[in-house]
Amino acid sequence: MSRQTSLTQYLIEQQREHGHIPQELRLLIEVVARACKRIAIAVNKGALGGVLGTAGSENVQGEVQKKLDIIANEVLIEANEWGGHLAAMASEEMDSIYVVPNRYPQGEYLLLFDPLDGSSNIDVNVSIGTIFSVLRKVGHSRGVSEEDFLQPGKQQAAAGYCVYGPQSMLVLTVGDGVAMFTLDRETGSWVLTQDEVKIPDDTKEFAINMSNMRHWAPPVTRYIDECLAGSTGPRAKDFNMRWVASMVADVHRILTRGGVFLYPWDQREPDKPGKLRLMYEANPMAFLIEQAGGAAVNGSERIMDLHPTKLHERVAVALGSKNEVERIAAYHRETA
Ligand code: P6P
Repeated sequence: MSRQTSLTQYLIEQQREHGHIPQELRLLIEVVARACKRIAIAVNKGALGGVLGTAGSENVQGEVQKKLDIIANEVLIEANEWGGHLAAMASEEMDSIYVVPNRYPQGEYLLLFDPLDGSSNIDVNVSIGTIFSVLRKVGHSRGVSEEDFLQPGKQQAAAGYCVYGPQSMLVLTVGDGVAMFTLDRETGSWVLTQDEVKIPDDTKEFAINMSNMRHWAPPVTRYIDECLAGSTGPRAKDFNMRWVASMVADVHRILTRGGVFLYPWDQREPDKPGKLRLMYEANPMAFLIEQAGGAAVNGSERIMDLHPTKLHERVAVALGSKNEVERIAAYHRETA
């Protein structure tokens, strides 16, 4: 059997070679990875575990919560609150931040997560995932507030996701490239299966929910029309389309073979900049995409430069193969 590199070994070697993964951050990532393993087991049980269906409640976004949304959230909170690596956590499923209880030591990191993204796919057995982002707590007093979380994405110390699909895979960056780990269910280990992930600069594959076409702004309509025109249009090449309606699955495909993903502003909710959340969906995914050589914008601006004003604020997203994202940004700037 070929020699396998575990997540722990990868992180220790990164720490040794590059020095910028402090012990506390390494330990935090390992705790999150263990929590994702538990979520993977619960997801994999499906109906056999009594975890399908709705929980009869709504989250802060006003979305119906699935039982697995709540289970995943609880697993992440319980796994991370006692270790001493964190000061507080924020989740798509919780209105306000969760400050580490006084009975536990407080650490210097802040953890944000969407515990189960794409949960509308749970009951139809389509890939879903957990998205997480790690920030450093500014200041060293024990107090921590929502304002401590409101940092631009470029301040992230680490980011990643776990996709629960045909394989369960953990995809991670600590600011020195992107690595992919596959869950070995026999040993319970995350095994390094791809290092130095790179997204091709060009692509022939776009991902967008086409049913919203009549609601888009002109730059998005122009870009997608050109993709649809294919070899008969200005792009002079044919495109393919994918839409999983699970951001983790769409982003994983792009990290694996290139592509471009869009969830743009649309006029259905004109007062909202977009559907996806900046702090625990767009920022971590943007970090991963940029670390793999791609780009991520809200239209005309780099997502990781945006200064958040609210914990659950939304943002428009276009991310993936660099040359496609730069074309989308150019179309937005032309109409600004
Ligand atoms: P729509 C899942 O609910 C999610 O937040 C993302 O994972 C996904 O990309 C998007 O919404 C799908 O939205 O409008 O196509 O159902």
